[in-house]
Amino acid sequence: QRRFNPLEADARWQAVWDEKQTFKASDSSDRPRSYVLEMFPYPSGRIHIGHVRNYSMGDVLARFRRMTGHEVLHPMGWDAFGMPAENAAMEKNVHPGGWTRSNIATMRAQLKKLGFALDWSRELATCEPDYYGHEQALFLDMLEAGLVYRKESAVNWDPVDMTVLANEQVIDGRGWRSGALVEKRKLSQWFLKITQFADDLLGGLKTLDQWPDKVKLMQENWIGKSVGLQFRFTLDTPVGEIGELEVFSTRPDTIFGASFAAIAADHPIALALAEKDAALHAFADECRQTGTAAAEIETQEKKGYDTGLSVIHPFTGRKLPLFVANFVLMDYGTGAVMAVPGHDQRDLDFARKYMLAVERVVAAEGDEDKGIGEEAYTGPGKLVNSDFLDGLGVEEAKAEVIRRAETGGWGTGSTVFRLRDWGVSRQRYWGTPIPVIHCDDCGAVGVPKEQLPVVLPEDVSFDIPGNPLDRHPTWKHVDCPKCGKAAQRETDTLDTFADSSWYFIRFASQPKDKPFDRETVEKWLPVGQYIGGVEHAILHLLYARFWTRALQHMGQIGFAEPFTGLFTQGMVTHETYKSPEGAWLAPQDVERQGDKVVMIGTGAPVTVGRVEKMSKSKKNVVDPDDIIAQYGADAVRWFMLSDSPPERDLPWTEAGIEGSWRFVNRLWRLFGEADKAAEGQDKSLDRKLHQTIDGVARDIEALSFNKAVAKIYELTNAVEKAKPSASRSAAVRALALLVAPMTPHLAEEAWADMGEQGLVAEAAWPDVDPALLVEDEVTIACQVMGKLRDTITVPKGTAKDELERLALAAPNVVRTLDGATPKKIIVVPDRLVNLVI
Ligand code: ANZ
Ligand code: ZN
Repeated sequence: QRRFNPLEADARWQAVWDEKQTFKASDSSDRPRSYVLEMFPYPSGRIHIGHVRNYSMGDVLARFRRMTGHEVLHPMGWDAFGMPAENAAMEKNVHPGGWTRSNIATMRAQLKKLGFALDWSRELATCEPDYYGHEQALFLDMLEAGLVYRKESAVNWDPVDMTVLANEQVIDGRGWRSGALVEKRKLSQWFLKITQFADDLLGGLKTLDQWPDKVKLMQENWIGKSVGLQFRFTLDTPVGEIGELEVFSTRPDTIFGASFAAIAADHPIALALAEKDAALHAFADECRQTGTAAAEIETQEKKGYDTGLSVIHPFTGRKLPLFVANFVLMDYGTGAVMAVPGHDQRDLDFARKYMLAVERVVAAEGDEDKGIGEEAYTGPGKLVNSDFLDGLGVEEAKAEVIRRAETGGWGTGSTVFRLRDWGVSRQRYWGTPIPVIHCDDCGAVGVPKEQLPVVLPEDVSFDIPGNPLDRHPTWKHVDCPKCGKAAQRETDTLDTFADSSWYFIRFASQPKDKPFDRETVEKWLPVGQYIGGVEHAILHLLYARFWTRALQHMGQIGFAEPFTGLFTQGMVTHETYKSPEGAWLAPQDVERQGDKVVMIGTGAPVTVGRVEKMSKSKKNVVDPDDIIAQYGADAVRWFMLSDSPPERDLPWTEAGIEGSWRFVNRLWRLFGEADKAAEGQDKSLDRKLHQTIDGVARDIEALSFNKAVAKIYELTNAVEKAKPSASRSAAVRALALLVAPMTPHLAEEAWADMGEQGLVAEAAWPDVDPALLVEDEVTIACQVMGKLRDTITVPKGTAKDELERLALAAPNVVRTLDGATPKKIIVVPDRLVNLVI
């Protein structure tokens, strides 16, 4: 029996593709262009199964597009800066560069073994000067364009990793990597002005109709646009120079329900008061300890400190007590709020705790006289207990209060964004050096472009925590480019999200002397299809959208959105196993015995746990290398694409991969049966084939790979069952083309074996005969007394009396009638025949 030998065939075809540069993308081609991109990996050491799934999907689309006449750009590179390399340096005493480059070599070899149709000539690694030097040039452009600034600011300080973290790297008050409690520190930091594009980043989401809604919603929430009123309360007693308190509210309509005001612990008024009030000082310190993530603010216990001061209500003239409260953030709005307990849950929790007034000012019909319980009312309704606003709807009332505040000169309608500028300074070695020189006389001076790249020094040590660039004996000592005086290099490096914010542009065009060539970039970009993990739904995608806009703003490119199509794939999961002692066990340490699972060797019973994302900590991982060695690349790729819809999780199972392996061999046997001399037509197989060609093409374009796979299974079944004919041989040949995007090595092997010329990778997708797509046969239900007894297949539009005759002759109808003559025969053309006896 014919058996496919993947280990031999995989390597052979990979060498052919390499040698012929089959997947090299041409900038000058006049075919329609297609840019297919998967999120580039961090070179952590080895490829994991999530990469395999991600890249298998992109590869199917890339190969399919090539077969349909596109010039395809499908590149690969390495997001190579970042902390794990420094951690490795500290733990294993290796250089971050050496560690990273050897990981890249390993992972490149692993990817090559999977036979991805990648243009390796464009490979890049962000840790090399020929990449980050150009990033430095772009940074300088942004500096010149006013999109970069330096600011003393409170930062999240990770005391374990000894670095500043972006807000989004702080999860529940802890560093995202170290898990250490984050502290606040003041440092001079570089910022990129992403807020300048806040409204535009929000508006742009509306144009992204090929993005998942959930990702757009996450971005929308992250940008967080709020429209409302900013206004000033007068303080009953000034605090030093400060006589007024500015607040921001999205619900100015509820102003008559305000029963107190609250400020953040870092608000200037709080800071001034704390100087003379030790108890307040202590309270403010306590507030600074806790995180500032929205979810945390919602759930943490509300705490406040009564300042003893009051603010004057602008309409009623009444005094409202002023608190310092832990639920008010300093860096949102004005860092101060008017609190309306009836209609804001945080305010209500606080008011109940400190026994402050709670009044309803908005009511749904019939609820006008109802009090407020433990739940703030945030729904629609009419204003009550609100003087001149009574009877107005919420929106009308908002407008009226804003109008009066503006005429009265004590407030203005305003818009506030949750989005903050992007702090990019990191006190780390393994990142892009920020190309700036600090001079006592000239301040922060950009490194002249002809001196780029500012290259990282190689001779650094990691034996003590902190930034090795800072303590390097010579690296930072340079002369000021402006005045020539002795000066110092900036020793901070860029957040690695900067590196991934433009790599897709550099893939398209890689001149030596500049970051990119505009004309070439615009041939390829925007990226038509971007594929990656949903964990990047906010930060990476937002920063890349910002960076692209910044380039557009500076006149360097002509488009704003980098990725027109986005797809976020699900994870690969696996059962988890635990020993009797409760230790996690790896899949290769356990085996099934009947319906039990036991430890290999000892036979001890194993507890089978939940199916979860593969992770090292739970040991439920399978190593791509092992399974490729066992089954070959194609079976692995095929499994990655079958079974689950690509956006859902895919449970890895032994049975699943074995099923894929069996299918690869079934195809291989079938490919041996493409007998060119076979004669005769099989109309129904022709139809099945053309419907499959059409359907698989649509499914691949829609990234519904599992559906494409299912259709190929069906066609394979049909071909296997069909009698030899010219149609069957044609179907076998076409099948090799249909599976080429998914199982390319098998397809090449079959193609050559069938005596076809050239590579499958370069062959055209088979044509569809539209005439064969329409069903011209129908199945008629044959019923006796309304019960289905048999079916007949007839040409569409068969006449009534012919249907009658055929139904009466159907074997199961004859048996049921048992000689009886029907009293009545009801015929619905193309549908059914019902015999009444
Ligand atoms: C009065 C009010 C009444 C409010 C009401 C809400 C409901 P979003 O929609 O998220 O933008 N706020 C303003 N600045 C704040 C800060 N620095 N820290 C904490 N809370 C702050 O939220 C805007 C609302 O959050 C504002 O509207 C303000 O409370 C509060 F029934 O003002 B509101
Ligand atoms: Zn100078």
